[in-house]
Amino acid sequence: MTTNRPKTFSGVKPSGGLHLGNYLGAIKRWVDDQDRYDNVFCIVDLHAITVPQESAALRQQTREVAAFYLAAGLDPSRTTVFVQSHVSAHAELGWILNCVTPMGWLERMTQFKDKAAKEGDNRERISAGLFDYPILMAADILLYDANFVPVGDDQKQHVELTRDIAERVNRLHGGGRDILVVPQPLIADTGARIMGLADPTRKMSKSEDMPGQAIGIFDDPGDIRRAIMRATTDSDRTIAFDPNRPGVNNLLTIYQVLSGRSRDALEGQFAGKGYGDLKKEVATAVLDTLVPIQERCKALLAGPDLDEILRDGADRARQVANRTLDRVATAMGLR
Ligand code: ATP
Ligand code: LTN
Repeated sequence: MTTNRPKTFSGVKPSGGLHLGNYLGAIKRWVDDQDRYDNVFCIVDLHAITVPQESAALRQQTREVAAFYLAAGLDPSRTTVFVQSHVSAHAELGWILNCVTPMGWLERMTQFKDKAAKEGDNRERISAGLFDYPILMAADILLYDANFVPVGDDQKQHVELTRDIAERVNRLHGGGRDILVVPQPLIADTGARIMGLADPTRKMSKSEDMPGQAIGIFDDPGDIRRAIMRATTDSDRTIAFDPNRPGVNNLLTIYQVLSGRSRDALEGQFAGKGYGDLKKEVATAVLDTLVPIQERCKALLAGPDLDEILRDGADRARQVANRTLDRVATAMGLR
């Protein structure tokens, strides 16, 4: 289904459980903007295996992320939803782009530096795939001629690298024509970096093991409420958006994205109230959103439709992706 709308592409890794940051920073925005773009959204399992995954867990998490996309509101009759490894063009274009991209560009990527630093001196635990990760991400985006890539703030550098790679391919192999579309990151003004609840100076993350830090999308509602009620705040008494008070700022940000109300309206609503009132409202807003999604997810995971939707999505994605792959391969003398 092709329209004149601009194209978007994005994806989430099926590694560990999804968390509220993934929803507010990425998936909710895909759903909210679904009618403005031609959309392709992927479950990026080949990215997940850049760190060790247990096979049964990977299979289960891949289906859970897919179910979550649909339960959150992506409509497969308008939006292509598929699993990355089902479309082999991702790995093929990834290889080609490997051969076009200078090592130095990858060495600058902060996500790799952070993840590698976590392994300390144990270089055996850092796969070549983890280093190469941004190239596969560039292949994902470029295969679908995406104009926009809606992501959280932490992925901006990877989308910028994708732009550089596309421009380099066009320059070196385009023969005066653009063979790849140069995409732009689409990063929300609010909610692009949801922080942890226990330590609000660090981003909410899947690979986070500190208790109470992340709200898992599939967590029990009682646990979610407790984690929010225990969120770290400060000793100030006013409730205001203030980057120097990361705990309160984060709770207000979560509430702002979920309620769609302005900062002024929220500060007015909580004038003279305490942190307990704010936390109760945030917990209610989070649960009002997540619980119905959790129920729809359960139904999708138990029924036959999900696998059918993913098969159909991969068929549609494959057609587009193979055309782009052919275009690049031909330009490089591989056809
Ligand atoms: P990890 O921390 O293990 O790398 P992750 O939590 O960042 O994983 P991804 O699959 O890498 O999860 O991210 C999926 C999408 O969610 C991306 O667009 C990413 O930018 C966004 N995202 C991740 N964490 C947050 C967050 N704390 N706030 C807002 N958006 C986020
Ligand atoms: N690297 C991203 C996941 C990802 C992605 C993509 C996002 C893989 N391919 C293409 C947008 C477009 C992450 O870690 N969140």
